[in-house]
Amino acid sequence: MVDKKSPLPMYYQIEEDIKQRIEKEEFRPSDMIPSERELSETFDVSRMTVRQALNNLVSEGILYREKGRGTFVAEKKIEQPLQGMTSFTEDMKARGMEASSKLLVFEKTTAPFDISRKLNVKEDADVYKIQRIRYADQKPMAIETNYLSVDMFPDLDEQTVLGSLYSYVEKKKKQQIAKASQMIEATTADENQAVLLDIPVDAAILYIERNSILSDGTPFEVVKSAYRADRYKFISDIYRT
Ligand code: 16G
Repeated sequence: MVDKKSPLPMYYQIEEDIKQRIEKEEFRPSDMIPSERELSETFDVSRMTVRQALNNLVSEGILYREKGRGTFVAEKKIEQPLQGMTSFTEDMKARGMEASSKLLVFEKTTAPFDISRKLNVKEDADVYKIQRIRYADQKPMAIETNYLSVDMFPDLDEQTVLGSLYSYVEKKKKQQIAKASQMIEATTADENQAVLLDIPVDAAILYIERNSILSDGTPFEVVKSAYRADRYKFISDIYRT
């Protein structure tokens, strides 16, 4: 119910009410929420007020609209801290979700120029190109394309990369992963990415490039990935020094 005497704007109270109902799982992901007309009757406010509340929830990514169908509850976004260098498998485990992968490409190829420079290998050196769709609880989250030096990891195989690459590097190869430089950029899904990630063509994507380094300073992977922007948000604490 909205409190018309409250100093809080009515649209804000409606937003909070809908958020709470999602939190309590009265409304679950992909449920259709009541229409503007129904909500305006329930809350006893104008449709304009309801529309303002819904618009705000849509721009926050909490709800989404489908033309001619209605307004639906979105899947909750994964909050990924920007500090800390974790693997996909670890990230999902920490959230109580199950990580899995589908292997699209596993090949040895001559390093593309930019990759050879970033991996610090000769221009004609062999690298693995590994492309995986990464799933959380069976739902596609990202397409990751990793490049690693064949010389450095001669025994790497398909079975291993269906599991965790970082666990292979650390546990099997006994190498210490130290740091990475990372870049995040906004793009949109092309037809291929849309199919693989189960999102509409032109949906928002977070394109991430990571260059990862071992503790002895050797670069060991270059990763180019496309993350679903409707399922991921990146968070960090920042300090004014
Ligand atoms: C993360 C990393 C990726 C790394 C992968 C290893 C990004 C944004 N994230 O997804 O670089 O290769 O973890 O995960 O690039 P794994 O150990 O589960 O294979």
